[in-house]
Amino acid sequence: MSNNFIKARLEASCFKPGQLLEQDDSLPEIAFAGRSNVGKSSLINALLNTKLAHTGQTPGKTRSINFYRITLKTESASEFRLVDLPGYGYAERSRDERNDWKKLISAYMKGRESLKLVCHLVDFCHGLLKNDRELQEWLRASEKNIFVIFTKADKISKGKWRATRDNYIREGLFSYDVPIVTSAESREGIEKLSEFLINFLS
Ligand SMILES: Nc1nc2c(ncn2[C@@H]2O[C@H](COP(=O)(O)OP(=O)(O)OP(=O)(O)O)[C@@H](O)[C@H]2O)c(=O)[nH]1
Ligand SMILES: [Mg+2]
Repeated sequence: MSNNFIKARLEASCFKPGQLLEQDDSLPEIAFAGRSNVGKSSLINALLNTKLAHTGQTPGKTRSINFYRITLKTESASEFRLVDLPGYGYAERSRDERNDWKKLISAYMKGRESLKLVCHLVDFCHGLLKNDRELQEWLRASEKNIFVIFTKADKISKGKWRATRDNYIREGLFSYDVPIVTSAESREGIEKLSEFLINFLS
């Protein structure tokens, strides 16, 4: 577990809008969104130092919205929910499945005051692709705070991190703060990310 989190448990896996957890004023939510296979579930595992989230090499691993209840070390915001969203842009899915995905995500986001931040995970090797830009537009239209987190940074040599990140920023992206560069594999950036999330919550 990151030094800042003391407890984590899977609260619910929701496959249908009717199964979604009610929002709770005392439980701020931070969601992880991004393309299929970008590393959402792996990053959650790295942050929580668990294997609670299922990960996989084939895109489309997470089909449900998974709610994790996290207890913080700090006094100010004692608990929050980390929400793992199913990935988008998995081309091999049938149209029906893609529509189900949209319905589920829309049902979750709609009127979700407790959703304080959507972390948009972007593969550090690719930057923002077309469907990432579509997601950004969609989130902006729904007036959600967006924060970009780059994933899989271990695939790029560290000497190139800053230039790569700055290049992606120059190409244009929406992010609440300067994007953080992470690797679930090498654990680089994980502590920094957990500190960012704690600061955001307080
Ligand atoms: N090299 C490297 N591989 C990673 C990293 N994070 C995830 N992966 C790999 O990327 C693949 C997808 O990871 P997941 O965490 O399942 O991705 P996801 O975004 O949750 O995917 P969906 O649930 O399909 O939306 C797996 O094979 C992981 O091992 C990383 O930091 N570095
Ligand atoms: Mg996943």
